[in-house]
Amino acid sequence: MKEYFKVGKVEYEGAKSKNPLAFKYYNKEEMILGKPMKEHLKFAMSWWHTLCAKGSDQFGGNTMERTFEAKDPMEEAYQKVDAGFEFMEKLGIEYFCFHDRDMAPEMPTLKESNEALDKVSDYVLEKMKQTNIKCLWGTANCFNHKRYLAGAGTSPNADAFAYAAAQIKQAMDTTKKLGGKNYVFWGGREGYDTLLNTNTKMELDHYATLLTIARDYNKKSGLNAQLLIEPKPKEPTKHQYDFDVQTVLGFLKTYGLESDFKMNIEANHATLAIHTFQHELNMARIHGVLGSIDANQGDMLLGWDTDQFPTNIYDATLAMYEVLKNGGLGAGGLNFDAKVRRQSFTDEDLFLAYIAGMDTFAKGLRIAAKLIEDQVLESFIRERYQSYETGIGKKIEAKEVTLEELSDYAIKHDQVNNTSGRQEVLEMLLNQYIFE
Ligand code: XUL
Ligand code: CO
Repeated sequence: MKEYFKVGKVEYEGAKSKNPLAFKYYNKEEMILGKPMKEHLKFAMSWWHTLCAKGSDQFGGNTMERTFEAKDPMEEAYQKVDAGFEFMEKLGIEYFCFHDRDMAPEMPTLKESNEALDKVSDYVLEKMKQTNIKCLWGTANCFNHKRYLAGAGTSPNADAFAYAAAQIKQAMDTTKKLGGKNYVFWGGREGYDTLLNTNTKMELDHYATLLTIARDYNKKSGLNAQLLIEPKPKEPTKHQYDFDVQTVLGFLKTYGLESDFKMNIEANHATLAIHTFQHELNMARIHGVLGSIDANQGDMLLGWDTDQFPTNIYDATLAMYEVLKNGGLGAGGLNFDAKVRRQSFTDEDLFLAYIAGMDTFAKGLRIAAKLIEDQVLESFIRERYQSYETGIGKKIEAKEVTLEELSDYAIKHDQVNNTSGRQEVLEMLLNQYIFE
């Protein structure tokens, strides 16, 4: 079998190692809070960014040097399978995520595209059987092709809607074949640019219809995956309907879909919505819909989805804090929806980027576990809300109050004494845990 990457197996060498091609913090079998690290951190390779991204941007063409390219798109698809499995095995990554169109090419007809995906995914399945590698989630790319220029489920063109449904059916069948435990819906072009040409009510109703029939097919087909919606506020359209966790929750409740979907939270999408990554994770967690994570980060000085590898230790720590408070991600994991920079065009850069991301989350997990063990934030927060444990607070908490009663109470107790929120000392403590 041809070897596509010069880099060898990446090992854990510990925090003192100066070897860039070694893990400093990710020690997969090490136990953290009673579970091996690799179970807390079910890392996944994104098929699209890792095997398909070629480095082009609005101003220039491809830059990536890849040994698995070929003239024939089907030959390239098979080579990508080999290269992808070699890459995951060398990094010790046990999961992958894919779109239909990054696993196999789009062909002249839909029937041929379906056949191409059947063939390549058969080969993926063979490789899965020879290794320990599993499918975390599948999805359909209903946004690249020009037929989707005005959206898929929200397109004004019913034929585009039907085509999207066909792609989703095929992608769900493929996910089932590969044993995927989750299926993702990112809203692609489900949004609009101007109200001068848009019937938003029809579009939202149609989008809900698409999700409803996909939900039904998930059961009917026996896929039974955890269905996930991935919120994103803008890009490619100006107003994406799945803006953020709270918006998606409102949408799901409007259409009676709230018990069928959880969410896949992406860091860069959170910051595009002017939220922190932790905010989105927290909103998903407290509503019981935190399903999986797209691990990446944006550049705060650039206003678009840069999909960089996550290296910010504060964000990773607070993300893992939310994951631990959630009791883990269940069937979900951490998919590196991240791409190397255009100037990082060598094969080695791909490895280095994944190592940086995996180590950042591993370190974040270690710190978050310690924070929780020591109940640092919990005990402070508990004390901060103490007024709801007795007296009038206890009645409010139990929803056993009326406006009249509270008015009588407040007239008698109109000197409200607050306590300090202590943000600075908590930030100092967090720093201490990170620096330790
Ligand atoms: C786009 C994005 C997608 C989804 C899957 O911003 O994040 O790659 O994760 O379609
Ligand atoms: Co994503």
